[in-house]
Amino acid sequence: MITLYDLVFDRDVRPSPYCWRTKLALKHKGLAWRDEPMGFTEKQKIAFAQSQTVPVMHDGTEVAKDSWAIALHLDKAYPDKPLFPDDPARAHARFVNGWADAAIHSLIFPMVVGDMMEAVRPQDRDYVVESRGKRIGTKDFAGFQRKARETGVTAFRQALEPARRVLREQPFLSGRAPAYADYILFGSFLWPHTFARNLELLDRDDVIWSWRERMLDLFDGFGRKARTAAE
Ligand SMILES: N[C@@H](CCC(=O)N[C@@H](CS)C(=O)NCC(=O)O)C(=O)O
Repeated sequence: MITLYDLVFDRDVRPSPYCWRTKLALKHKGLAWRDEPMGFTEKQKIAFAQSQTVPVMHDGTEVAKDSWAIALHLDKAYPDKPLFPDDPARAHARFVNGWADAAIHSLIFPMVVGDMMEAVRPQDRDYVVESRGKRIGTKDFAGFQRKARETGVTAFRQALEPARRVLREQPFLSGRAPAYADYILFGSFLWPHTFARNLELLDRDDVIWSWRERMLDLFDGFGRKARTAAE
């Protein structure tokens, strides 16, 4: 039995882009799992894995932490329906992983940090205020977010240009069918989707919009059914 420790916000919203990568990887393989929600201040739940972050996975007797390591574990333990069909596919996804973490998330975070404060569980708020306040150098999260959105959406769309060029040529980042590289970037979109208010990151005529629609439809609309703070 697979247990996945998944970050939880108030009202059972699941925002973590890294946990989405893992959940989409499990769906890709058709594997069932048990879901264990973890609030920011419930790190004791993942202490067994010596981890401070989620996702963490307990798979039988094996423990895997970090979304990338979990993806590698899944392909090794369940080689059917590979996330990385060959070495070049893995190298490509590894690049997308680093690109999303370093370039994409750092552009999304300032535009959602204010809404995040409203969406976290009340018992986690002090921790998030302290840790994220330190990261952005202020506790005026709403003001910081407002300012970030003035130029942030344009900068974000520009940063997506490498993906746009690929998606003009083929339906998915991974080729004709979606695989892990797609789950990485899609996870980045599901993060604001679950709790950010009044934020549209894409233009309707952007090929990335159409790709995101295809991704939302996958696995019987698994992403589309993600619970949002607005519900
Ligand atoms: N490199 C890690 C990053 C995981 C990560 O940063 N997870 C966040 C949730 S989105 C977390 O657990 N943060 C805990 C905290 O901020 O205390 C991965 O790919 O799994």
